[in-house]
Amino acid sequence: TETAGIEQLRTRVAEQLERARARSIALTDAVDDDDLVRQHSKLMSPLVWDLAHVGNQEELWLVRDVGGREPVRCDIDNLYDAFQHARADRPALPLLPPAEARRYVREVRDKVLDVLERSPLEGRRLEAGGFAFGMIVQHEQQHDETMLATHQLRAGAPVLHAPPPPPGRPLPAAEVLIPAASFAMGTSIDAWALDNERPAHEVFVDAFFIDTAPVTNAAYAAFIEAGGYDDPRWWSERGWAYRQHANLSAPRFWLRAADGWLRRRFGVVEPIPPDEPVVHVCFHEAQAYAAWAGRRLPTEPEWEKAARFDPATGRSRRYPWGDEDPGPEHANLGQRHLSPAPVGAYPAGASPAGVHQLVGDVWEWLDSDFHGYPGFEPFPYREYSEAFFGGDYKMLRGGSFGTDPVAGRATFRNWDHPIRRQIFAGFRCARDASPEELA
Ligand code: AVJ
Ligand code: FE
Repeated sequence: TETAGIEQLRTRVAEQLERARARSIALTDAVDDDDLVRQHSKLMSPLVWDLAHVGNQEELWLVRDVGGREPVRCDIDNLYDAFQHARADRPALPLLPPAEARRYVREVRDKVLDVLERSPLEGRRLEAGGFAFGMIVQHEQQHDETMLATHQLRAGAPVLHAPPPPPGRPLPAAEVLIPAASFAMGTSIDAWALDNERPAHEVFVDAFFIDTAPVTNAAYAAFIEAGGYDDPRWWSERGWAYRQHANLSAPRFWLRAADGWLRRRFGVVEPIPPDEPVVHVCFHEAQAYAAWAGRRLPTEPEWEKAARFDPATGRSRRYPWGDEDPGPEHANLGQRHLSPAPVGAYPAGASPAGVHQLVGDVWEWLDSDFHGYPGFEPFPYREYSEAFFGGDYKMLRGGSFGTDPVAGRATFRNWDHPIRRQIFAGFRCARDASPEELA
């Protein structure tokens, strides 16, 4: 019955809220109070800012808007408004100290669970299908991934632990052809899809080849050894200028050793696994590698078609493997492991065309800018997406090992500045199909 459906949704929302919170608490309880208020990198907020910001967004949307309740604290909205203060400036703000921040998020959450009990989860667009709750869950999980990146930047002994990823396996092909056809990009029916994923619209994508796996550490090391960082031929003009300015010579967190490369990963210095997707490269490095390899980065429609289009039915799937939610056999998501998994580790997660690891492991840089789809409507606020359209951003797709499954659907869109390297981003290559190859 309909009521049973709503009750099921209510239970699911409560579980997702709880999962997100358990992760935020684990990421902030892992370090002491000094560490929580400190800035580990100019690129990041202090962890205690992320924690209270998550609570403040939850208060704004769920306590005040959906619940119509009195503010829990109206004096701190400005402190936790990301548009008011750049990350670099946040440590100097009169932030809630750790104990107060923890109390604040708990108080907000208690009210939210009460609001959830009373919300019809239908009718009003903000509440329909639990959208506002889903948006807040995804918001917290995205900040948790940001906090994970802060942990990676943090100096000192390891404080996070997880089992290693499953082993890799050889793939039958290095690349596959995605034949020319239009497909449905984006979604109009996914209840928790954010404004920038909407609406579904037909896009024609010409035939192209895409790699069956992301570029590995071994392949990337070959680019370095071949002098790729010293040859402007492979770099865009902007990319080369940035490479010179920032003195780039390897992915972030790689360390040159006497007999090869090491990396620092969440406080552990270790040999670099050759078959894992490369991570912590910026868009310019990804583009230079692709040029050196005689290839290019995929565009955003190409990536989404490779990830969703089912040629047997002509339908776009929710995930590469189908519509079933991600399990541990499908993809390396949810901070289950603290690194990407080697190529071939998720055969059950492959797309119909045989493209592997599109979801999970590493965000994939794409050669596309951030714009709204035709018919885009900002919802519920301009600052989630629209404020970034046309800015200096490149698209990222597919999520990383640090992305929660709740943001793992193949329509989910991420973006960042093309110079960013602290995020868990890698890439895969593509190329045009020649007329002879299509004959
Ligand atoms: C979509 C990951 C670029 O972290 O800036 C968090 C998500 N929006 N709070 C970001 C977001 C508001 C956003 N990204
Ligand atoms: Fe935020």
